[in-house]
Amino acid sequence: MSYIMPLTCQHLIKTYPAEWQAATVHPFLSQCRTGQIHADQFNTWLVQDYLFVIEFTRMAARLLAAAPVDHFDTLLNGLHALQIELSWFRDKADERQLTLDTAKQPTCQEYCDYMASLATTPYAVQATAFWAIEYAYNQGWQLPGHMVPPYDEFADRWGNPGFTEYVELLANQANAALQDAPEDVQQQAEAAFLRIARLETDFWQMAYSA
Ligand code: HMH
Repeated sequence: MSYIMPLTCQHLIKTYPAEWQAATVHPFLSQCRTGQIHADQFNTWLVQDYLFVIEFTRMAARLLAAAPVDHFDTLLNGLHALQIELSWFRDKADERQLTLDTAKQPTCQEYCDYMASLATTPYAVQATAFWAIEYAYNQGWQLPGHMVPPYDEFADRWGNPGFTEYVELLANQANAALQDAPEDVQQQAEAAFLRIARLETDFWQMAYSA
């Protein structure tokens, strides 16, 4: 089945500007730009995000398993980038003498449980969710503008042009899947986008409140 106006990632961003703004613009990020963020806040984010990325990597593996072959290249590149990212997180935690053997905070746990729950949803829903999660960080770390050290390294990880290009490829793949998806699946993808926007907002607030 195909539809005259299938849902697209661009349409979601245009339809829900307030939700997306809350997901990507937060005092946590503007205070990384100025250097005013406190060590406790930043370190809480760092440890909790490492725990998040472990579960996000599992989501990426499930996405690959559900994907058409012509989507493999982008997703395999993404998985490789996640391997490097997890090891980078361990290095950053070592530098700051943080233990990663820490319990997930409730918001991080909720987000991880939500990603796990997407396992049984159609590929179009998983692909839209995966794009939204990556795009949230691509925008969030990029929008404030140049950050002072040591936060510039973090901004560059998700704001660099190569990552931006990767997120565009993820949007193209999600759009292709949505184009062939029945309306109830498109509705599930829209709901996933909104849930992720909310969880992203909560994740910044979790770290900021530390
Ligand atoms: C909370 N959202 C969160 N953490 C991340 N590392 C990303 C998105 C992007 O991978």
